[in-house]
This record gives sequence, structure tokens and C-alpha cells, in this order.
Amino acid sequence: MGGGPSEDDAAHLAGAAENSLQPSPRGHVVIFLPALNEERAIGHVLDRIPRAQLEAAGYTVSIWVVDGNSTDRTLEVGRKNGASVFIQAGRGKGNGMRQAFDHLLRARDRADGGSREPEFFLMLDADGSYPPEAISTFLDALASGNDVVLGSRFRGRMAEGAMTPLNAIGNRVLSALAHLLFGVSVTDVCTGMWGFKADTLRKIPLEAHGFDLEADLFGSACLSQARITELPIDYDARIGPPKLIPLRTGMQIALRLFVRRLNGPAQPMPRGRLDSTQTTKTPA
Ligand SMILES: Nc1nc2c(ncn2[C@@H]2O[C@H](COP(=O)(O)OP(=O)(O)O)[C@@H](O)[C@H]2O)c(=O)[nH]1
Ligand SMILES: [Mg+2]
Repeated sequence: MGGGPSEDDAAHLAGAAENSLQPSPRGHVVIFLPALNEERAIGHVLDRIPRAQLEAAGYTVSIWVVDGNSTDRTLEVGRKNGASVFIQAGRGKGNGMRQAFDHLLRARDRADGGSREPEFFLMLDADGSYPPEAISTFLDALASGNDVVLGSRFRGRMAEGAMTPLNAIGNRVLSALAHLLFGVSVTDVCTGMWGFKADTLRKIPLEAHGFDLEADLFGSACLSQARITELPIDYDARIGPPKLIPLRTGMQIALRLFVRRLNGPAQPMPRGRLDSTQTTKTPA
């Protein structure tokens, strides 16, 4: 990689921006699937996204696989199933998602020509554990005035074996810590399913590099007085091996919560810088 997006990429991007100029009565929905070596799961996740239903309801939908430089067939399966692909620079879920958010926010700014149609960003893990069918409910919660919606696995049905006892305890402790530090009630701060108004993401600073992304999203949203709500979601066992190392990741998440709290409401990060090593492709 390197050297910036090719002319081919630029043409794809221009095409994507033109598509999103089509008027959409209820707004634009951008769905992000962070993925590192998820060739076995990502096709199923993409299949389950209720794209036709969302389009019939009046949304314009685009779906992006945010790839952490997978070495398996993740990208190929993603493209085959109709997703666009964003290949992050470097490693880490936090780095990848921050780059992808910045990139898409910038693309949306170029596309809407100041019309400011509603824009909703959804993020869910690409490992088959979160329910894509719940996207419509998340959009309803955003459309009815919430800025940030997170899916709580502890308030929904959890499949047997989907979460190890150690992870369950860790998630509970980290959620209690988040509640204590930010004063906003939360039962599952580490959840991998989120919805945002794009304008909220434009305003909140994010600094996370890895699996501390969710802690950063939550803390930063709280400090910017965003209206946050939780919805119950079902949680299944993931397809394929996990990427997360429990205890180390737990410490990293706790540290992110403290750092975010101590740093306070920082200035929003300048959005829209495209790192020269990122590449993007929409499906052919
Ligand atoms: N873009 C990107 N995604 C990643 C990276 N590491 C993990 N992921 C994805 O992030 C999601 C959460 O990872 P997972 O191993 O399932 O962690 P867990 O669900 O918290 O146990 C999955 O969809 C992974 O494929 C990375 O470095 N970059
Ligand atoms: Mg997972």
C-alpha cells in the first residue's frame, strides 16, 4: 500500500458521492463493519442487514467493511456481498474506525452540498455475534431524538457460551466504572453495536487505538452532553476465533475511561484528513 488512493479509487469515491446526492426522505444510513480476518462470518452478517427494508422505508443505505489489513478472504467476501471496503492504515479497531468515520464524514460533507439531510452511522462487529436486524430499531431511536444508541447485551438474550464468565464480569465492572466516572447510566459500555447521529460524531473527539474505542465513544459522548440511550440486543457466539485478549484489553479500556474523564471535554478533532496510506473501494 502507500501513495494515496489511485485514480480508480477516486472514481469509485466520486461515484459513491453522486449516489448519495439522490434525495432520501428519511436520510442516509452508513453501516460500518470493523473486520479483521472475518472471512467465515462477514458474509452472514452482510446477508442479515435489512438493506431492502431500510430502503423501502426511505433511507439511502451504504455499507462499509472497515478492514484491519486482513490476510484471509474478508475483503473478497465483503465485496461479493455488496459492501464497500475501507482498508485502514496500521492496526487496531479504534484506529480503523476513527479513520473510517473521518473518511465518510468528509465524503458526506462533499456529497450533501449543504442540504443537511439526516445522517445516521451504525457500527457493529463483523463476527456474527450482533443482530443486524436490530438496525431499524436503532434508527428509530436516533430519529426520535437520541444522539447515540448502544445495544446492551445484558438487557437482551445472550446465547449460551457467547460471553465467557470472565468477560461478563469484566464488562459489568467496566460499565459500573463508566457510570461512576461520567454519571450516565450504562449496562454494557463494551458493546460492539452502536448508532450515532453523524453530527454527534463530528463533534466528539476520539483518541482510542484498539478495543478501547467503545469506552472512548461513551465517555466522549457523555462529556459533550449527547443524548444517549441503551436498547436491549441479543448476543450470539461469534463465528471464528476472537481477536481480543481479555485481561490486557480490560486494563486498556479502564485506562481509556480514566484518561477521557481526566482530559475532559476536549475540542473536537479536525475531521476529514485522509491518511495517504488508506485505500477505499466501492463494489464494482
Ligand atoms: N478494522 C479492524 N477491526 C478489528 C481489528 N481487530 C478486531 N477487529 C474487529 O473488531 C470486532 C471485535 O473483535 P472481537 O475479536 O470479536 O472482540 P470481542 O467481540 O470484543 O471479543 C470484530 O469484528 C473484529 O474482526 C482491527 O485491528 N481493525
Ligand atoms: Mg466479538
